[in-house]
Amino acid sequence: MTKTLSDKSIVQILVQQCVKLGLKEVVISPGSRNAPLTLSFNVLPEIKCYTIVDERSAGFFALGMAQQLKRPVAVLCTSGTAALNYAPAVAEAFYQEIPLLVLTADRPEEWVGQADGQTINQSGIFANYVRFQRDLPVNINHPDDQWYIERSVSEAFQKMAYPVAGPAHINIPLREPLYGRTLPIPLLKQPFRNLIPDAVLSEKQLNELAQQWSSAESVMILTGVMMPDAELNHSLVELSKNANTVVLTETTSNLKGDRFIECIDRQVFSINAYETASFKPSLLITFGGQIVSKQIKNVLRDYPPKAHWHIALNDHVIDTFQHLSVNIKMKPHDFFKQINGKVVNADGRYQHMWQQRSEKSRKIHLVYANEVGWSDFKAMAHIFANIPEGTVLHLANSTPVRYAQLFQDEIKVDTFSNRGTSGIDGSVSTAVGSAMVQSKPSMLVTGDLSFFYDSNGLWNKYLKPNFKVVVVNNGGGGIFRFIPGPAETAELEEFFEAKHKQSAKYIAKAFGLKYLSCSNLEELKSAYQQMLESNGQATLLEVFTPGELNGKILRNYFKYLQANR
Ligand SMILES: Cc1ncc(C[n+]2csc(CCOP(=O)(O)OP(=O)(O)O)c2C)c(N)n1
Repeated sequence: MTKTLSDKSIVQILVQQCVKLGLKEVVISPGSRNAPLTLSFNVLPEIKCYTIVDERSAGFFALGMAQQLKRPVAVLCTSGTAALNYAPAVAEAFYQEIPLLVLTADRPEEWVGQADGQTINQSGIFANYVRFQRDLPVNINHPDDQWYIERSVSEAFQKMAYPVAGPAHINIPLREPLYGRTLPIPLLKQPFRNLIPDAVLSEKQLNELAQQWSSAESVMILTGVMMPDAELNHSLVELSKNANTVVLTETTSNLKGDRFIECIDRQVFSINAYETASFKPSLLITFGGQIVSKQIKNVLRDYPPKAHWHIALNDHVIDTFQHLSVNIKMKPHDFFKQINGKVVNADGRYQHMWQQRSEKSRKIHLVYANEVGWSDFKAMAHIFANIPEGTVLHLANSTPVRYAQLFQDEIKVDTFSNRGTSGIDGSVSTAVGSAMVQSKPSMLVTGDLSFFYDSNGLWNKYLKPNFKVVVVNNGGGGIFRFIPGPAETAELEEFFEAKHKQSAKYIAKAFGLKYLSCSNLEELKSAYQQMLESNGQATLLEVFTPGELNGKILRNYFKYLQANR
């Protein structure tokens, strides 16, 4: 039996076309102007609807779902500032290349600026952070209007996928009354299909690049944020057998290989100025999203390679190291698969040199980690060395994602972080959304300010019982006691660190999480084990560390690496 949908034909067309194009999940925030879409999506068997009041959190929740599902997830809200609250998640989805369909209900255009309630100019509000945007007509007066809407929705889905994934915004002006229902009008036709030719290098191009790579003295493959990809991982493992080639990875690259170099900052800090010239590559090959290590970015900008290839399909140029020489417009997966087996170098010394350094700095690291007192460093060492296999790990920005790099060789699980924009405003919501579509246990490791900023991420009914949050509470923005600059100012505590004495205890209780806490290593070991074993209820472990000491301990760590290299 055909379901009755909203009696607004533009809504009937929009929701039916979304279903045709494969939409399956919609995260709805309550409101009246969006009621026609809510009532329609909710009766469609193909669509699963979620409800989250806070639009900022809903945006990141949907982002976390789309990140794991690798397909568009929609968010839907009413008119006014509700729409503006999606902006942080939309920007993150844009730079992290995640398909997020943003549906904002709106007032008819003639009411904008007429002192009517919940009415703002919503047209193009995400212009800088979407791959497609469209304001739909308020009425269907002619079959061409229907064609226009059907085509617009198809274009939105096409642009959310190609050339790289990203968000799209459709703004839907609606007149009252809003709650009528009727049988829907049929769509005009099947949505058009986008046929993307496989991007392959010609034999000539392939041989030219393979020859350049094989004969290069030193080749560094530096990997940014990547979704797990077993075939890409296999190609890189094979290519890392070339003696002139090193593969540098981060936790968020989700790549593992016996010859891969991990814990980049550990290595970079153990390299002195005289050695840098020999450790820098003559050929740099990069792909993926953002790179967490500020150190490697500085080194490669100060000691530029002779050639830099960047592998990406983006339609804008990404020249992170200011020495781009070749922009290879391919998916990294396809490029490395095609060039694998064509590169041959058996007599290089470059990889061996990095391996030796990596082994040496690991030994120095372990001595420091063993001797250091209770601190963020000590706590993170225990947390990252004991993440159960199969866990999906989320890292909040600021120091958690940075400490994870120092302990990368202990972390054996898929790892995600909002490095698109490195904001502290959506890590909890993203992790909860990601966990929602995962059967595996999920763990978020976050700082206290990031947790409190997005504690609304727990304000929904979708907390999985195997969801775990570790809040490392150092009483403020601990990173500002480490990075050069703020730590030396009188404004540190109030205007940078935002020092506080808050605890996550009552937030955990308010949202139904089991609460555990600790403030030394012995307590951490037992509380952490309790958390890992509690799979019947979402659990929050708060780890209290000495705020004033952490910055010094982390600075001393890098000095220790340098002093003992
Ligand atoms: C939305 C947003 N606002 C401000 C910042 C600037 N910022 C970067 S790190 C940080 C402090 C984070 O503190 P916390 O989460 O406690 O982590 P810690 O530094 O203690 O590891 C701030 C405010 C940001 N990245 N994103």
